[in-house]
Amino acid sequence: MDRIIMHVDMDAFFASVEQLDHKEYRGKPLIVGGIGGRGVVSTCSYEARKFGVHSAMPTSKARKLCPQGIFIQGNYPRYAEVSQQIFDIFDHYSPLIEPLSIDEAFLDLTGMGRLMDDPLQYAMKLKQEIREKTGIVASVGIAPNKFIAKIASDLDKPDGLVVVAKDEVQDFLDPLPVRRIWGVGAKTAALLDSIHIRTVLDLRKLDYQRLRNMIGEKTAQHLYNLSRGLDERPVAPRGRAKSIGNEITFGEDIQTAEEALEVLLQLSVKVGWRLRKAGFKAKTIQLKLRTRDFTTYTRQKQLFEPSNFDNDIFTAIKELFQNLNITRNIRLLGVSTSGFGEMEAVSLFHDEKKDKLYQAIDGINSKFGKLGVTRGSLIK
Ligand code: TTP
Ligand code: MG
Repeated sequence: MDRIIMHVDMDAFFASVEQLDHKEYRGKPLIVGGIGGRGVVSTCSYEARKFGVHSAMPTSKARKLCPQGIFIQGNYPRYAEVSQQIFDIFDHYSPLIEPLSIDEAFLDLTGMGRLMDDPLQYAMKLKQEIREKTGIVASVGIAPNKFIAKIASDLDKPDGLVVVAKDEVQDFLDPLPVRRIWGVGAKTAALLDSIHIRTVLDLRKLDYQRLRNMIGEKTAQHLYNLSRGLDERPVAPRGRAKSIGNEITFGEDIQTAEEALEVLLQLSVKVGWRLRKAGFKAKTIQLKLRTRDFTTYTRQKQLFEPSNFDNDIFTAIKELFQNLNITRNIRLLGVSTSGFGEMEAVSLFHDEKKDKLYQAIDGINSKFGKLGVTRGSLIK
């Protein structure tokens, strides 16, 4: 199956957060980083980039290039907080996310069915949600693999959105300088330049034996593949998620148990889908409920057997909800799961029939948009 990979990267991340928090920095050349004698620039606003300032440059040099700039130390905990908000949004767009740094990630959108009929629309929605919820502008690249997606997100910054279809990959790559290829540093680029290889097209036309003699088998193989847009690396979630969950804050408080259960079912189905996509089964199911006066209740329950089935999750949630016995003035509801075991660990109670059923349901959901199939009868 052809893959659909999205790379998302915030524009001038630290500087954008500062401009968000301090009106007086907006529209100005702002440089964030070490402001002492030997300090280096972490990043700078696009207004400062016009002066030639960039990341990793000594701050003393930046001061010379841009004397009118505003130089600040930065506030890392604040950037981490905004980063967390952004990654929380990513969670709603793909079950398979690989964080690359504080402000960028790959999202695998493969197999998301009708949602992916229009990847451009999907990316616009994500960009808009990030902007609305955090005030930060993101650039996005969508392509058949990680290599192309990462180049694409960078190509039209700031506020970029570049989609590269499979049959456009070669035309997209050919005119780019070889330095754009991941793994081509200054040394390799200089070597290639010495035999007049400057663009990806030049590189692609170069005889493979000659390339190999120049830079060795391993690098040659790497460049051969990437110059043809071939990159099979999977989107690999870093570490293991500690919990998977979703919550909703209501515009208007919920006032009945029926309404609350309806929402909890939707949340259970969504969380079940995410667990199955991620290949996890959860042992612990947690209900979160917040009332109008901001009192937050959490209640959890251990399942007899780890599960990723919607109805196991919902049955536990329903029990927790009924025991908590709050049915009025509900401001927020959340379902989350943790205590993950391996999917492969086939237990004594492993229910193969149910696995098949959910595979079928997930297949249908993929085809008709996420969560097209829910089982209302579960509520009763
Ligand atoms: P980048 O995404 O590389 O840079 P950016 O977001 O500032 O600008 P853009 O993506 O629009 O080109 O890095 C993300 C953050 O990481 C950046 O805001 C600051 C930090 N950073 C450093 O502290 N030092 C560095 O050398 C780099 C490259 C980034
Ligand atoms: Mg960035």
